[in-house]
Order: sequence, then C-alpha cells, then structure tokens
Amino acid sequence: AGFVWVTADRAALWTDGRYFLQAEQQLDCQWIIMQQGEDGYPSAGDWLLSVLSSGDRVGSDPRYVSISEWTSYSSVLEENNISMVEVADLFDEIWTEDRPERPNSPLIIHTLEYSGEQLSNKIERIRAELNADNSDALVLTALDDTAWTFNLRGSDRETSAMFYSYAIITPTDATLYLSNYTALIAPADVRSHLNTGTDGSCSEVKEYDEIITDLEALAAESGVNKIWLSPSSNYATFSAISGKEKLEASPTQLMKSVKNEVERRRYKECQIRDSAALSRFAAFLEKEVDAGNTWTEVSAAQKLLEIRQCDPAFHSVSFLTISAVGPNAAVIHYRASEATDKQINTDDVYLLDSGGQYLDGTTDVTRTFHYGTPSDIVKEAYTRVLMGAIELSLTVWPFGLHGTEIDIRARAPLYEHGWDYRHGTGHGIGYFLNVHEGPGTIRMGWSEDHAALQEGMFFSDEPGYYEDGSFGIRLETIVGVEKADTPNHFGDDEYLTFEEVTYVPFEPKLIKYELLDIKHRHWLNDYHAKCIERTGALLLDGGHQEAYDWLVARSQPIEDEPNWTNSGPASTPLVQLSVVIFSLLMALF
Ligand SMILES: *[C@@H]1O[C@H](CO)[C@@H](O)[C@H](O)[C@H]1NC(C)=O
Ligand SMILES: *[C@@H]1O[C@H](CO)[C@@H](O)[C@H](O)[C@H]1NC(C)=O
Ligand SMILES: [Mn+2]
Repeated sequence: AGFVWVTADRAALWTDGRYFLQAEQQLDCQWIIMQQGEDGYPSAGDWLLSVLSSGDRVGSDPRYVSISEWTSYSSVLEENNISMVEVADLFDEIWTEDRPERPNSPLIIHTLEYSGEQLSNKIERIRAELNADNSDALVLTALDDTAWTFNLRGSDRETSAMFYSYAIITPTDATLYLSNYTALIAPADVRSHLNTGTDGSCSEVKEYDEIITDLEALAAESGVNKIWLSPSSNYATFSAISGKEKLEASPTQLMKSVKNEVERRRYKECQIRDSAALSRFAAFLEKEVDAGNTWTEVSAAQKLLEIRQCDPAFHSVSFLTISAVGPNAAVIHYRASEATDKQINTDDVYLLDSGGQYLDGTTDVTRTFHYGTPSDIVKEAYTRVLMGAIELSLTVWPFGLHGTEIDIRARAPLYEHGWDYRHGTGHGIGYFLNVHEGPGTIRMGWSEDHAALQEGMFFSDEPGYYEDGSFGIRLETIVGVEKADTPNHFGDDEYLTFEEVTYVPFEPKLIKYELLDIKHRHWLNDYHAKCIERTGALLLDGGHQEAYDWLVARSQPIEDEPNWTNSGPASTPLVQLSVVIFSLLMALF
C-alpha cells in the first residue's frame, strides 16, 4: 500500500496511516516519507510538479500502474507539459538479480459444495450484465474476480489462495488466461471442471501473456464497440483497447461480495472452528506466560499457525500475522522479525491480529491480551475500543446506506475521550479469497467505488487505539449483514443490522465495567453466551478441557439489570403525585 516516485536525485514514498511508523523504521534516509492525507505533506502529483519542469517525461511500466492512477497523474502532468510514457519491461531491465519467478502453483477446484454456484451459472449472470449494459465483453483482471468466476483457487499468493490470471467474457466465449497453462490444466478434473459444457458454456484456456494481443484483436473487430474494464486494471490493458473502453468496476465485485446461501452457512461454520482454534491458542499462551515460560511474538505466531493447521480445511494464513507486544502493537500493520521480536511479558499488552484461509472461508480476528496488571490508560483504551465495536455491531439502518454513514458509531466512544484511530473501521472479507474485499467498506470518507451494505456481505468490525512508542489496542470481530427485525419499515425500507460470526471472548481484566451502559452489557452477555454455545463443544470434543475452562472463565455474565433504586426522578413521590394529578386532569377532559 504505497506509491513511489524516483527522480534523478530524489526518491519519495507515499503511504497511509497504517504504515507511517513502519516506513520510518524500514526505509533509510535516502527516502522521503510522505504521510498520505496528513497536513504538511504534498500529494504525489503536487510534489512531482514541484520537482519537475516543462518538457520532462515520467516513465513507468503500464502493467504495474492502474488505469485510474495513470490517468489521474498524466492529466495533472500534461497540463504542465510533462508527459507520462509507457516503458515496457522497465523492471525486467533494472531488476535482473535475485528476482523471483512468477509463481505457478497448481489450481484447486472450488467445488459446488463450497462455492454454492456453478461456473456456468456465474458466466450466465455476467452475460446478463453485459446484455443489460449493451457491452460486448467484460475483461477480468483482478485475481479474486477470475478465481471467483471460475470456481478455482491457487497458491500463487502467500496469503490469498489466488493464481495469476486474466479472463475475457463475451456473450459467446469465456477465456481464461493462465501462466504455463498446459501444465495447469493437465489434470483431468481441472479440464472437466472448466468445460462444464452441458449447457454449452465451455471455457477456453490460453497463455497468460496473450491477453494483450487478444484485447487488441478484440477491440479491432468491427462489431465490438464497448469493452468493460475496471479502472483498477493495469494501464497496459487499457492501452490495448483504447477508444472502446467502458471504465467501471467489474460487476463480479458486487456479485462476489454478496455471499450465497451455501457460502453463508459454510462461512459461519468456518469462523466458529477458527474462533475455537484461537481460544485454544489464547488459553495455551496464558498458561505458558503464567508459568514463566518464554514466548516471543514470532514463536507465538508459529504456535498459533500450528493450531490452525490442525483443521483439514486450512490452506494458509490469510495475511501475515500481526503478533505485537507493547510498543510494537502501536505499529498498525506490524510484522515481527528477528530484529524486532519481543518477548511476551506481564507488563505490556499483547495484540494478536491473525486469520486463515480455509476451503470454506477466510478469517480475520484481533484480540488484545494482558498477562499482568494493566495500567488505567490501557484499560480505558480497551474499554472504549470495545464500546466502539459493540456500538457498530448494534447499528440498525435502512437499506441503501454505505459504510461511511455508520463508521461514526465505532469511533464515538473514542472521540468522546479525544481519541481516534488512523484506519478504517471495517473491510469486506472474501470467501477463501482476499481478506480485504470490496466493494462495501466501513470507513470515514466517501468514494464512488463503495457499494451500499447488503444482506449476505461480511465485514470486519475493528476499531482500535494506538499510543506511539507505548501500546496498541485493537479488537476485531467479523460480522455479517442480516435483515433487522424492526417493528416498523418507514419508507417501505428493509432495515439491516450485523450479526457477529467470530466467537472469541473479550478480556475481563481489561474492561472498565463502569463505562459500559446497559446495551453494552446486554451485548457482551449475549456474545459471551454464544462463544460458549458455539465453540465450547468443539473444544471439549477435541479434548481441550483447559481451553474450554479458559473460554468459560472469560465468558461469565456481568450485571446487566439497571439499578432502579438509583434511577432518578421517576420514582420520587413528587413525580408520582404529579402523574396522578395529570391522569386525573386527563380523565376530566
Ligand atoms: C513542452 O515540452 C517540449 C519538450 O517535450 C518543448 O519542446 C516545448 O517547448 C514545451 N512547451 C512549453 C509551452 O513549455
Ligand atoms: C510449467 O509447468 C511445468 C510442470 O509443472 C514445470 O515443470 C515448468 O517449470 C513450468 N514452467 C514455467 C515457465 O513455470
Ligand atoms: Mn482485518
């Protein structure tokens, strides 16, 4: 998540709030680090204009820059007589040593029992979109789009079960472009999967790099006038069809994010198994730290991976585990390395943000722990972050709202204390695909690309609070969008809300209970009861009695009845008397 400009004598990197600290720690003094969106830092375009002059040229390899980035920079630059030029194979020329080969892992068939929808049906739905839009073709360039559409997965990416690919879908053809394709489709089951030809919707497979010449040929056809391409595609695909493009997010983005019935049911089962695995780990680690044994960020993350790997449906981690002690927990996307590895101790918080890729889902969960006596500020932060997570989860809204309209719910308990966090509150999450998935998102700031929240989408609910150099708190629970059971439906609207699907208890010693109001308390009791109900049997059946005991100890109900003896004027005799008088007066009229 960054953007770099290199000039003859300067190099600058723009990155967002998640990476400010990390960039400072990892880049040397030759780099200018630009805090994207913060006061005092120029935008990438403004900076470039300030260091270049009329007649200069800026080059990049069009395969590695998106259409939207390329066109937004080139339009700013061209006004100043600076041109953007396509330099094919730029990196092939300058990065010759130690450059890893493009991965080329075998394909995994995502069968109907997991995907819930045939490939032929997905192609038909895409064709219906093309037809409705009067488009001649859809070009799929995002790896999760091709994986979802073709019900295939891979291991080309360490954490997201995808394979290098492109696809072109027309009213008559579906062509998948794969690296080294003859080897990939050699297995008979892959060939028969891709040719689910009973209804005539066979797919063709071609070599990965042929996409560009095929696009040029397609655009040159006289009957072809409109080719649908996502603005996040690379600029090389745009150049190939220039003049015939319809630039809009691919319809598969929305289709994929609204999970079907099979996916929803499987996904929830997957989250429950993953929650049980995390509780098992948390119970284990607590016992170890209490016993004075040495565990570090790196060794703890490794142990957690081993526990997740016990699940037969486990494929890989869903992102690089954030296992962070004390000040490291303030680095939002921290990755423990040998140089930074800290021991888990009784003075600091331990923040653990991790997830897995499973055949039946993708998980992402964060809990923050403390193995000694937490300070007041750490408890205050944990409690306000928890209140924010609860507030968001309790939100009920009419269909049509976007995440940006409800993000404030999670921040309010922090704002009230003059606190905030520099990241989004929730991201969409894939199904055995990307852990961050659009087009819905819960964050501040409006974007045209964001879709309204819909039933069947899943999001993270992950507020946080970070004190640089000291500690970080984040609590992350996955929630699914469900219909809300409201007594009314003003405006004939459907009302929506969230239901949690991650079941890992919160940490009683970090909660300042006096800050919680009745609805937080009800939520917490309800959630903890579900943690026991949904994951308890898995732990017991697996023979993990200690983990079960840990779960039950953390999930004890708290006082959630209002203390009516202390509840204000309604119970005083004077108020009761005036109610009687008022009633009498009403009776008279
Ligand atoms: C624009 O740049 C070209 C070189 O690419 C130069 O010849 C020309 O004079 C410049 N035009 C202006 C108005 O500066
Ligand atoms: C193509 O796949 C075959 C079989 O898996 C493998 O031996 C070969 O190295 C691959 N070639 C490339 C260029 O990846
Ligand atoms: Mn997350």
